[in-house]
Amino acid sequence: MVLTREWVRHWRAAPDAEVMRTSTDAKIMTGLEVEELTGRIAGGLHEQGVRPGDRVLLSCAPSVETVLCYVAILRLGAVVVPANTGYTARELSHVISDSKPAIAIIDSPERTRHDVPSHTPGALVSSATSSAHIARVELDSEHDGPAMIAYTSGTTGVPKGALLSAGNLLAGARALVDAWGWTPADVLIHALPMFHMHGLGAGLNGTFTAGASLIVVPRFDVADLVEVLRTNKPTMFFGVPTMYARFAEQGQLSSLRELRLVVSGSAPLDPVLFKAITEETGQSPVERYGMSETVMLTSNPLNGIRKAGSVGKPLPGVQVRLGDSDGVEVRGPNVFSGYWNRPEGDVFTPDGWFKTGDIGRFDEDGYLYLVGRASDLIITGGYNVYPREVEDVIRDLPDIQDIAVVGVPDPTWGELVIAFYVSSGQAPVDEVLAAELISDRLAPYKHPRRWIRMTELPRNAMGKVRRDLLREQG
Ligand code: MCA
Repeated sequence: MVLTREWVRHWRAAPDAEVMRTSTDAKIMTGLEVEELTGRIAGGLHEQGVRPGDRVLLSCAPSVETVLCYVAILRLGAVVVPANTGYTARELSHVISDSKPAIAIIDSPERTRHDVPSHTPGALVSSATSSAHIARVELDSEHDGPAMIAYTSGTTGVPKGALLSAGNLLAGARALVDAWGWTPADVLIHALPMFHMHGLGAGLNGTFTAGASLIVVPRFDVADLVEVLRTNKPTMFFGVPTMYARFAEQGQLSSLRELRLVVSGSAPLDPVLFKAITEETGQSPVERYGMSETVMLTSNPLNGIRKAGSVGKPLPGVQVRLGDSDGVEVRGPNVFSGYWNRPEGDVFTPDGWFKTGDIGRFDEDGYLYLVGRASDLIITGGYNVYPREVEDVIRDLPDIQDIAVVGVPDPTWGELVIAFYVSSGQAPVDEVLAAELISDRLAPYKHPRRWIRMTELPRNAMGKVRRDLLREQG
């Protein structure tokens, strides 16, 4: 597909250049090796019956093998369906029955209850490495077809899949390459999950589109990263605000000093943390704005003023305007065409702009500020949590009569998930037991961190819960 054509062009132009390494340096791969191995893995997938347009579930911890499988799926023209590795079997089941993957690449195959052939990335890579023949399949076709279905929870509480084409992903990556002056000499420390747009659409796609390289970090840990920063020569780091908060808590922000670019996204960056990063690293972090449906949309500038609290200006090729009630609306080659298996609904305006659901304002210099959300979305640790989905599960617990889940500000997590409940029981909710009861239905990051009992939930005249009042009490 158009996306991987571009990547392979870079790998062929510099076959000996490093494309990725593990943070422990255990594995280093050149352009030639990545091209050869991903071609073989794609051949292996084809032998298993995967065809262009088929979906392939990918739910794996970050590793070189995960990256190779991701690239192989795309080179074959199949559609990557990333899924959070923290999902319970129930949450995964929804993604599988909705997207109907031909095959699943998953760290723990026992997590799929479905009749989908499942393989670990390690097994796929080693059988591709040892296979004597290379399957003759068409790779990197010029076709601009569907490339990714990114599941994102909706206000209905049921995750829906944003369908992005190879062209959408390529436009999203090129915009970042342009805006951030990303060159083949850049080395990204990649410590993000490889199942969200931040780690995939910005981290991997950006690196390969720039012909650059990355260091694959299996799990975010400040001490490990400090070591990686010391022993390697990375130039860029992308993090969610919680990661910067962790660096700050451990007095390690200054270890990011040698980087040429420090980017924050997926959740609002507290201006106090912005200031600490600026002071400790000698450069202001670049705050930017993106969504699963759009890859990236706006960014603070590489050269020019980076304003705390602002997500910057539209990226090259992206148009941003404020619609009804200052709702942020966007248009561009990076913007998805709709949700998988679902009619468009009302997410597009009649003239074709995507309504992001965020509320914004522009300042006099054209910088965008996100000042609120049309929905009750909570962002915790950079993960999106939709209250409705959590409430639906908690409502089924014994004695729960009424429930509202809200996000309250927290210096480390951005927001914490808090449950306000009304119960018919004598004793308050046993938090340990409740966490256990919901643990087979909700991934851990969606779990309430505090439970607050109320005699009744505050409601407006229409009967709608006053979440604003609850947030103040949290
Ligand atoms: C975990 N803990 C929490 C939370 N999560 N406490 C409160 N709120 C939470 N959300 C607790 C655990 O119970 C545990 O407690 C302790 O914190 C450590 O948990 P652990 O799971 O080990 O945390 P971690 O692995 O260190 O995770 C922190 C993290 C992670 C690295 C910041 O959340 C992360 O990778 N976030 C990135 C998400 C992301 O990629 N978002 C992008 C999506 P105890 O120690 O007591 O057991 S959005 C996107 O893609 C758009 C397009 C965009 O614009 O980017």
